[in-house]
Amino acid sequence: MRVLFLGLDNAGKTTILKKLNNENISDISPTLGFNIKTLIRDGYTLNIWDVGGQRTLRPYWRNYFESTDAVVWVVDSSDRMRMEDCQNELKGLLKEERLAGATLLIFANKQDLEGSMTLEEIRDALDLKSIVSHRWIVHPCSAYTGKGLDDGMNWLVKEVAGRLYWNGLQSAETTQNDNTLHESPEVEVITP
Ligand SMILES: Nc1nc2c(ncn2[C@@H]2O[C@H](COP(=O)(O)OP(=O)(O)O)[C@@H](O)[C@H]2O)c(=O)[nH]1
Ligand SMILES: [Mg+2]
Repeated sequence: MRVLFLGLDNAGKTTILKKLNNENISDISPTLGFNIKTLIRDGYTLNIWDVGGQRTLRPYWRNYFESTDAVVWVVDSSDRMRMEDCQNELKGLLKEERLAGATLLIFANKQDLEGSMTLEEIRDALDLKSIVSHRWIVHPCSAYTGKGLDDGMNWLVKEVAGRLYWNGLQSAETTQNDNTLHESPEVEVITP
């Protein structure tokens, strides 16, 4: 599975990935290019691209879109000042044609910080309810404590695995019997 970690700079993308990989999270510097990490979850290999989110680096995000199965959008829940910026970047991202089939996990990170926005506040501030183009979920978490990370990632892997499974079935059947499958109602249901 090819997974893209995106979000504004300082959201905690790199810290989350290190935590998921049981690495030391005490010494992390801003990501200027990108990191690649491979995680194994539920028997699937996740190739994760962690791309720098500074304003000057955002135009380069598009270089990573091809063949992406899932986007993990990481939000700094304590950064109230930049929620609008965050919403605009996310909405722009979801318009990208090459990400049309990708599953979206939004991590409301830094929940350990006092005064951080709640799940409901994040949902409103980012206008998540308006997202109908993608399968999505918003999940509270803390990269520091690790709380919520596994739940979010498990949902993501299940979602993507389900889609890959049905697509695999579809292409296998297509090779056997090309004409009938396109009319099949199952195919209608799984096409996003
Ligand atoms: N309190 C708190 N700080 C966090 C958390 N996750 C990341 N940070 C801090 O936020 C800053 C940015 O983290 P980083 O992983 O570099 O963000 P990135 O730019 O999205 O990759 C660092 O100082 C981290 O230590 C979290 O869950 N809680
Ligand atoms: Mg980083």
